[in-house]
Amino acid sequence: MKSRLARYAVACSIAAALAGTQAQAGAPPTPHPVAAIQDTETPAQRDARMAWWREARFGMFIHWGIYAVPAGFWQGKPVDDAGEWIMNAGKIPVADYKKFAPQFNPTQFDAHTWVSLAKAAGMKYIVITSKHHDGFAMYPSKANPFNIADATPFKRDPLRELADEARRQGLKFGLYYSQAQDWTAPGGAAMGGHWDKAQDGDFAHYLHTKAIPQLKEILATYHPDVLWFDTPTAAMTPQLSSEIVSLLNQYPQLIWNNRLGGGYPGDTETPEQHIPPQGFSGKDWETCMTINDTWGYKSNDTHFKSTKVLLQNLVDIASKGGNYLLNVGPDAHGVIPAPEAERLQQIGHWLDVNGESIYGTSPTPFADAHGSFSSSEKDQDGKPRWIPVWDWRATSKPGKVYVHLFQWPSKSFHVDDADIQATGAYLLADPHHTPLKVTQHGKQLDVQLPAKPLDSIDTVLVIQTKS
Ligand code: FHN
Repeated sequence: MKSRLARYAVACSIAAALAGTQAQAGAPPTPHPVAAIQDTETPAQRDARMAWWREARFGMFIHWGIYAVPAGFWQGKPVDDAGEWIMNAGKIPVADYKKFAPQFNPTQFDAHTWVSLAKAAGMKYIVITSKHHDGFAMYPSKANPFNIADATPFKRDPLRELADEARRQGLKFGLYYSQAQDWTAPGGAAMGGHWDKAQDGDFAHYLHTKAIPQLKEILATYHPDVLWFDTPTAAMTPQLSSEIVSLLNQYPQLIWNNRLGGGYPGDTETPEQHIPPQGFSGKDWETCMTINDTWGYKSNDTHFKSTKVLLQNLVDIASKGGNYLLNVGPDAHGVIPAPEAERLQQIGHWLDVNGESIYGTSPTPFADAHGSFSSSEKDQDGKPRWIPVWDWRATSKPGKVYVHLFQWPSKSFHVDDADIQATGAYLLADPHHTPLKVTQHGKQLDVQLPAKPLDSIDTVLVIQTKS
């Protein structure tokens, strides 16, 4: 099972690389050759910089590149890994992989359609791949000719079009950049090692002649609100990473994640494909996740999560104080697959009514665990796997607790350890906000409910509280 192994390798290497970036309790912090903005700003400055991101809660990740051309198939056979990993998993020689570029002509790409979909889904920001591990730049790069303007018949700049359209529609715009792995540039890192002599070279030379110049380009050209690094690998030493940090420091409002490397924690924790049982208390965090089983488009991956699962994930994450960066993988024509778009639209319909219970909320005020650790199954870090129970979750704002009821209780919503003082209750989707009967004895709280839920996935019960 190549795909499992590949993903396991990725998870392990990320965990190893991140281990150095997340200050261990009691351990001295990693000395940084260059201090990052994060090290020097006051808590108030940080709060101001992170404010829009914390309010947002829901973003669109887009993995789009020339890997959409093979779409999961190499030499007529399916390659059992994520679509954007096809070059590595299929051990495709550099010269052969580069031949996908002249076949990439996504004439149906329409920034307005994509951004409108993100907006209709209730997403507040977009993060798109400017260069993934294959080394192909999705914008006209002067620093390296393996890019959309020089190597494809598609003479447009999708990042420019998306950045402009996102801002026109009021969304923030972020860029993903694979700084360490680059499978087509000599010296670029490759998880599992190089498989083609054309990949061999000096990593620092690659970083100085391609990655850093391209990072300069994308920062200066698109002024992204977020820079999303990935798979740092051990090659990203503190010294090399600090050269990138010096650049990032020139953009004091920029938000960047914890995957740069070199001991830099960045701004956000980035659990991938899972929701941490307790979130990351006191930290900004964002779960990134695929809708099916691939980030980049694969024509044979139809394993789409249901709207119910995706929506419950969004709520679960919000109840723990995190953001949900949900991925779409557009095809080689420039179209976001219909099953992905449908699910996003359905989530958006729910958010149209219930968005107040997600955006800008704080975590649950209740102590309920909503799950347990498995005694037999392990997670990607080898720790007991968290098995969630999908009964209900809660989010909060001053004066209100939002109880998300995934399973409709027969008569009333009841908790034994409510550290709140309830003053009233109603259902958020009820246009009249008809008052519901609330009974509270100490920490025991009971809210009487109507016989049927108002939403088949998540009916939100609002409990008004003394702030
Ligand atoms: O290897 C990549 C993968 O292709 C994808 O980009 C994800 C998104 O978080 N990040 C890496 C694996 O951690």
